[in-house]
Amino acid sequence: MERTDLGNSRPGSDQRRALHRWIFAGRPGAAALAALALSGCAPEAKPRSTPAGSPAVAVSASPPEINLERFRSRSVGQSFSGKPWISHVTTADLDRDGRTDILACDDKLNAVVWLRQTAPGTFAESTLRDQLPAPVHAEVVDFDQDGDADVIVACMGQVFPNNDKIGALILLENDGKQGFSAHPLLEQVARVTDARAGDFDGDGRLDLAVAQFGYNQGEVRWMRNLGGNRFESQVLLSLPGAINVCIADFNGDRAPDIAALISQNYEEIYLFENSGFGTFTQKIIFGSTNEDYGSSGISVCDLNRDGRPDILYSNGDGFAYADPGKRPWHGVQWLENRGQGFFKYHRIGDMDGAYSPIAVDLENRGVMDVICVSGFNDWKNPRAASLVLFRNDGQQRFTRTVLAHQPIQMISVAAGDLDGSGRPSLVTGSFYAYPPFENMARLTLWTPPTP
Ligand SMILES: [Ca+2]
Ligand SMILES: [Ca+2]
Ligand SMILES: [Ca+2]
Ligand SMILES: [Ca+2]
Repeated sequence: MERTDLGNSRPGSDQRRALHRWIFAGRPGAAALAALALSGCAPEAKPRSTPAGSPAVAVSASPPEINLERFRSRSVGQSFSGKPWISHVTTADLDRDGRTDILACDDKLNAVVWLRQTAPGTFAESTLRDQLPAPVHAEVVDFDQDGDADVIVACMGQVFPNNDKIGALILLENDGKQGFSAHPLLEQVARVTDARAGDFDGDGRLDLAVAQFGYNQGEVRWMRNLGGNRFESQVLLSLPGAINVCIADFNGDRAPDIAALISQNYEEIYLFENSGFGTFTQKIIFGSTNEDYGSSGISVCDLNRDGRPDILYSNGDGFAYADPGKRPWHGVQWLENRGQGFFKYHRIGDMDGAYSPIAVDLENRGVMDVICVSGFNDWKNPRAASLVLFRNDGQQRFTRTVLAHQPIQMISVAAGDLDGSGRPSLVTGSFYAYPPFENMARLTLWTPPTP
């Protein structure tokens, strides 16, 4: 696409701001040009960005509902000193003992850690693998299909801006007893932010979709699995700023497709529709006209439970200015899958610094609610929200409730049965790159109160 050439021709379009903009999974938005939605997705009009240094536009809003009793929170995992850098948390029963565990990417330790649930609500932390170069996403999947859970780790090499080929993709192969050997699948490439597994060519072997932020140069690729940890890479898109790839059969033809979020020179979501043989047709299904929209993450869920996978999407990146923080257009939205590759945009709600949108049926009522954490907010204000619930009335109308004001600066959240109650709990990870360095935590467990 010509867009590709344009994107690559304006590297680091604002170096000063770029210095303040960094880069991990769930990363920044910045100098996007007007990139309007195609293929039936109709985003709301967004304000143009506020020039750096200008006061933020005030928006009127009714006082938020607050419920600090919805979850009980406590730290889990090892104690920390200094400023924690947790870039990603996920839940999975890694050892398949029937209890859901927690995995986290710790960029101070350069490790993926495993918090094994040893008894209901009790966790023991161990290092799954260290000496990983800035891990920012851990995907649990039985990649070699031998009956145990492997982990695919996306590594940026360095979470702060860098255009060097320092990214890596590492497969941690489970020996069946939770001993993991590391196999580099990619090395010395533009910084890797996300990787997911799917069989794109239908040969029975799991392939990979990979997001690479890079900095001035990045890409989205897929890697055909040839067996024996050998792969053949094919570039799907050459643009910097890819922060997430998600896999689902979006167009309903039974072949897994790929959605990718781009957040550097553009703020766009791409759909790569799979022929079923590993050839892809791309189109843009969302684009913001606001060059500082602040795209921070996507996830897949069937939000309206019509059988078609939808896309949850947050914009809340706050690193684009010398004054990192909230912006009035930050929030959460979803792209409703209307079938055959068409999507319809819906705003869910405003939320300063929104990151890591997930859908979870919090009340076991067969309705998907939405949870988000805030990475960037007015943290000097003790009432700034750090964890927010958008409760779904069952018709995809959402009511916002603030669940917590601290810890602050959380950028990743995952849900699962983390207390043996059968009800969803949450786990969050915090990443402190900017002051204030107070109300800090590393990993926080949020469990529903005992009935
Ligand atoms: Ca387990
Ligand atoms: Ca395959
Ligand atoms: Ca498909
Ligand atoms: Ca749906």
